[in-house]
Order: sequence, then C-alpha cells, then structure tokens
Amino acid sequence: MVEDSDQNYGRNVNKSVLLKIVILGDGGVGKSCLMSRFISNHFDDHNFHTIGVEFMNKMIEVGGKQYTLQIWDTAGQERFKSLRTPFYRGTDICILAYAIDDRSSFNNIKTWLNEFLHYAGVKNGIEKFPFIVVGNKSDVSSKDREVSYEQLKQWCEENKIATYLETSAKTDNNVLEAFSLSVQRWADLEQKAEKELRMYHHPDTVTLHGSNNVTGFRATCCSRFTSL
Ligand SMILES: Nc1nc2c(ncn2[C@@H]2O[C@H](COP(=O)(O)OP(=O)(O)OP(=O)(O)O)[C@@H](O)[C@H]2O)c(=O)[nH]1
Ligand SMILES: [Mg+2]
Repeated sequence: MVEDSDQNYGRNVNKSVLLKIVILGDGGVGKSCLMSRFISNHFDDHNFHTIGVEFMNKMIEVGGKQYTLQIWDTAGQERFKSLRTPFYRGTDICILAYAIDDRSSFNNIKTWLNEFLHYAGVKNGIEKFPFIVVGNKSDVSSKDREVSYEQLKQWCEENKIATYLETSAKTDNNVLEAFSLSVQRWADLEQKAEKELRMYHHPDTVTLHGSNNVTGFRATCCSRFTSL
C-alpha cells in the first residue's frame, strides 16, 4: 500500500510503503521484547505472556526507500491460537522466532510455519514469501545454548527460507538488522514478481503455429501475496 504525502505537480515525491509484519514463535522466546526493542529501544526483563495480538507502527528506511512497518506481536502460547490466527491474512512479512537456549522452540518453527501458511492462505510456495527465521537470546552463555547457528542455517536451507539471523532483544544485537533484512527480502521478491508479471503481461497478438491461432492473448496477473 502506498501512502500519499507530498504532492508535486500530481506526482508523489515521498512515498511510504505500508508493510504488515507478524512475529510468531513459542511463548517466551522474546517476540514482545524484539518488538519493543525495535519500536522504542527498550528492554523489559518481565515475564508477562501476550494475550491475543498487539500491533505497533514504525517507519524505517531500507535501500533508500521509506517503509511504515505495522508489526503484529502474537501470543505464542497454544491456548491463544484462536485469538491470533485470524490476524495472519494480509501479512506481507512473517518473522519466525525461537530462542537459542530453547531447543523445543526451534523444533516448533516448522509448526509455526505451517500454521502461518494455512491461516494466511499462502499458496505460491515458501520461497516466494518473505519469511525470516530469528534465533533470539544470542546473549546467553555458550553453556546455555541449545541451537547452533549452523543448525539454523541448515534448517533454513532445507526449508527454502533465504533469510535468517540470530538476535538479542536484551543487548540490542541484530534487532534493527532483522527488520531491515526482512524488508529487503520483501523488496527483492516484489521486484522479482514484477519482472515476472511484465514478462507475461503482453497485450500483443500471439500467433501459434499449427492449426490454432490465438489472437489478443493477455495473461492474467495474480498477486504473490495473500490479501484481506
Ligand atoms: N537473555 C535474554 N532474554 C530475553 C531476550 N528477549 C526476551 N528475553 C526474556 O524472555 C522472556 C520472555 O520474553 P517475551 O518477549 O515476553 O516473550 P514472548 O515471545 O513475547 O512470549 P509470549 O508473549 O508468551 O508469546 C522475558 O523474561 C524476557 O526478559 C533476549 O534477547 N535475551
Ligand atoms: Mg509476548
């Protein structure tokens, strides 16, 4: 979605693209902390579980372009499933989070991925949707680490997810990078999709050899992303 700001002889000079981002992952992996670190550069060592969903907006510049990120922080506990899943539709970017000191939260990433694919209605393949896998709590000591960076890399390669990194909401390690990288991934996929559309979107006459001549052929476009 493009928001109008300044108009210059009918031409938009400042455009901000609005992107909806959802953060998913087990309860306690640090989704709310990642959001508040990104939005207000604040870390709270609390222990409150999120109930349902909450969202906040923040502007960010990536690759010289302005984006307004609408970040949806969801409740990771199983009992809140019916409260969070209705909000998956219309998502532009999905962050799958686990904690590096919690092996089972890493094992559950696949379940989160499948839940998102199902309720968001993503049909065009994982590799065409901007997912990012984030291993949070990178500040924990090496003796508490239960998932290595190599395991993260391997899992993402096997599951066709190109973007992943480790973060710490506590020490502010890679938090801005995680959001920037996911926007960059969105922009790359968008550019690729537009290119593909241009290739197919030919109003020209197409003549087939043989007995059947097809005239005025125009390929229909379909969006890569789901929408509300
Ligand atoms: N060491 C460390 N602790 C963190 C980090 N991020 C979050 N925590 C702690 O982990 C606990 C859970 O963080 P939350 O952000 O509430 O977790 P959540 O994923 O939002 O959990 P739900 O709302 O239940 O889904 C809190 O006690 C945080 O202080 C981090 O980067 N490092
Ligand atoms: Mg939370």
